[in-house]
Amino acid sequence: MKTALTIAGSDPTGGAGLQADLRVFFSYGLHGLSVPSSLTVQNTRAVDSVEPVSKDLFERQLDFLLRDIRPDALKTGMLYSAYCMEITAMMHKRYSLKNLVIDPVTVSSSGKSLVEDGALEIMGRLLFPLARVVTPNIYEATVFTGIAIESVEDMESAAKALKEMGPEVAIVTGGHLDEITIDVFFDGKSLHRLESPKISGDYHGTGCAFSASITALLALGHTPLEAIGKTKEFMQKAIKRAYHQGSGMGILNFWE
Ligand code: PXL
Repeated sequence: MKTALTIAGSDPTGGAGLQADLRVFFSYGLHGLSVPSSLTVQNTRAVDSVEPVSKDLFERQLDFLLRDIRPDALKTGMLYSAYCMEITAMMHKRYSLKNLVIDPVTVSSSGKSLVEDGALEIMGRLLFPLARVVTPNIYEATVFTGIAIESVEDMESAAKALKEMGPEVAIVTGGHLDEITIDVFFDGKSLHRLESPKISGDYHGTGCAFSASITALLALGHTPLEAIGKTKEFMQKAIKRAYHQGSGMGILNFWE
């Protein structure tokens, strides 16, 4: 069976974080592996607090797992600590991993910071050059490139600047133009604008699910461009079928 690994934060609601990633992997028929970088205290209304996993425990979880199983693809979500970024980069090299997708998580939908001060510079410097795909949203793309994004052309400039930071492919997600949502894909040669209808609503974990779907499709042997096309269809369905389990944000539904 093909396997995909998520290195991310735990979200007890299952709407985001490693629990959402595992739901996505399973829906593609993959075996899901998971190493938590941090545990959050949260419900569907808000993230209350974040507790990082210790450096030693994080490193031992990853090393012991990878000694035994090499995933076909892996993603990082909320890494939180600078040491989780350094250790992930070290393990990527030690075990010659492939198909790394980086979702450079910075804040929760409810506004809580999900990264330690100063750690984003380390993510950009150590992890971006190892990545097959990076998937920032507009806000995150601005944080990494310093480009204020107000148009699709700005998204394209940001995708080019992100590509310069070393990944094989940069995807900037979540641009809006009237009733259309636009994602921009850049692989160093061709730029693509991928459009889909905007569906209004307040959902949790869309960035996690988007990057997990790209990861799953890379594990299954698709190219990054094929993966983004299929992922947009996957996300449309998941949003249309989303349900409300608590009193806050909706939870995406990946089942047929
Ligand atoms: O959606 C970003 C995100 C990622 N990972 C975890 C989260 C969240 C948002 O709340 O809790 C664990």
